[in-house]
Amino acid sequence: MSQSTSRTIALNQLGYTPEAAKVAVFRGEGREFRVVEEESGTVVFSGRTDSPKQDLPSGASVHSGDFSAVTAPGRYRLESEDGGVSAVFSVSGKPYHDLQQGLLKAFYFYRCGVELTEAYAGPWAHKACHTAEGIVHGQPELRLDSCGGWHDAGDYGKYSGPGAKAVADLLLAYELYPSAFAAPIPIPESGQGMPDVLLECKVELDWLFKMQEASTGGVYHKLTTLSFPGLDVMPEDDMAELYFSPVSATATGNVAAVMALAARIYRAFDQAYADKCLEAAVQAWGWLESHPEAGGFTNPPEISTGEYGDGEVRDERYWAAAELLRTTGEEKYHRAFLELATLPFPKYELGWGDMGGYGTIAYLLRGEATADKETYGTLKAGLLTEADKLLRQSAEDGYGISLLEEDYIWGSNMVVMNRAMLLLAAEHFSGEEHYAVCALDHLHYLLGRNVLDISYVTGFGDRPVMHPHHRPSVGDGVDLPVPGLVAGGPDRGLHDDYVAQHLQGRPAAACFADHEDSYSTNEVTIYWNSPAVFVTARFNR
Ligand code: G3I
Ligand code: 9MR
Ligand code: ZN
Repeated sequence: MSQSTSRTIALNQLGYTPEAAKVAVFRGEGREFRVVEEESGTVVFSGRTDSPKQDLPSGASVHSGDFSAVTAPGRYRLESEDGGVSAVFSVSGKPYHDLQQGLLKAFYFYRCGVELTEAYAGPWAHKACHTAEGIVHGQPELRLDSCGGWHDAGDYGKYSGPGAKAVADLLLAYELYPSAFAAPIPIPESGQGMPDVLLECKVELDWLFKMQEASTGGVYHKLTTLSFPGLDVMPEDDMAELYFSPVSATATGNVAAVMALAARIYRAFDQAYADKCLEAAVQAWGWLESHPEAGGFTNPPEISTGEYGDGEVRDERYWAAAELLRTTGEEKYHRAFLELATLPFPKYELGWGDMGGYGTIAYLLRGEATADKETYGTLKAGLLTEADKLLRQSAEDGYGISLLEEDYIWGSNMVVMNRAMLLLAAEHFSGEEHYAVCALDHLHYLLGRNVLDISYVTGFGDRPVMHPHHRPSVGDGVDLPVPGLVAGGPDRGLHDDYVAQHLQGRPAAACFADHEDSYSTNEVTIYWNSPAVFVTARFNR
């Protein structure tokens, strides 16, 4: 090994199971590489990388080295002949167990309205926040209980639609991979009659009930202050008035869907709670039916917090119809679903605004026996076609993921994890494991096999994000950021001043700054964590 080493070898910094395919991505010239046992310095494997290829999104010439032959549990690093080194990683039976626990624990850290005690939050404890009533926009005399739920992100807003996506990912993860949720996280409610993941989701569901307008069933779009507080303001010091933004069709559709989904999942543990969820879903559906023309949400002029505007409102209805059908079996939801299914909106996307994929997955999970055969067949084939496209794109990518240059947008790590989720849905419906192999490649990217050799999850991996745009992490005086948070990731649009000043001309996958000012690349959100929980759970079954 030469004296001057540089970290030009990227891999999953957490490691691999003994039987997993293990492929590192190399930059630089060295073709010969070896795997060294960390403690003893023993070379346990020598190999040669494949031929270099120019990778468009990362702007780098990359080659990959396969070391799947290393199967003995231990801690290792890779070295290449030109002085390149990798992170130290492990080969072990459960390399992603702690990661899943941490990604789930993050939701506890996002909790609003309650004190985070030292027993559960360690140095990141803080007092209860946002306990005041909120003012209903347009009705200054009306104040309602707004307490609870999870903060959305690095800001303290609480947004109904994104909250519904986050809960849906967690509930679906539990539904498909229940054995991955056996261990307590732990959280204060651990042991209270259901798995921790369901106890944690109740925090958000309980808040979502409060977001539903009692008289109409419509759901307020969000609950925020008029503008964002300063970046170092702790949640309990954010004392500005809270406002319920107007009801929106997207929030109402998403909450109808997630409440119907919750009714199904919680039924086995708590009948009364399941009934309450279903009632909320039915009320929300009623609002959708009586507002067929409702369009996308835009911020009232005096409110400048996150807009989550989304002009395509049919996919939320489609998802709601699918979940209500699956939970109740009622024909009217089937009719609504089949009608919506004929309309041209994306049916395989899982974003905070594109909910079509959730509707499709719900309809397919209900099973073929009770489905409209033609619609079922079309949706299943469509989902597999989409997954096959992701497989092809991943095979061509230097780092083995499905993102094209133009996919490195604000929150690209959500795109990475959502696509892995879709691949796992394809595995579920086809029984073909190669979709899961590709999904795992997406997880490897998130944990360090990327051109920046960074783990995008705080507190995990040997080079994790350290300075997220996350107000508690900035304001709490603790050196380390709150752990378990997924950062947004590279955004080639350079959408904030910090990256616009520092990253001009960078390739798409390198448009990321681990700086607290970069909200467009280094913020964190609940709905970037949630698909990562889903994906990780698949590999912790
Ligand atoms: O969909 C288009 C795509 O077609 C186009 O090629 C691409 C080019 O940039 O843009 C894509 O749209 C982007 C959209 O996210 C995709 O979801 C927009 O440019 C981008 O500005 C937009 O960013 C959103 C951001 O708010 C600004 O509105 C993020 O998705 C969204 O996650 C983020 O959410 C914020 C909340 O408002 C406030 N709380 C924090 C949270 C995270 O930063
Ligand atoms: O902190 C805000 C972050 O949560 C949002 O995602 C982002 C985009 O809406 O805005 C951030 O707030 C910034 C504001 O938009 C502009 N001035 C600087 C703020 C960050 O301190
Ligand atoms: Zn709060």
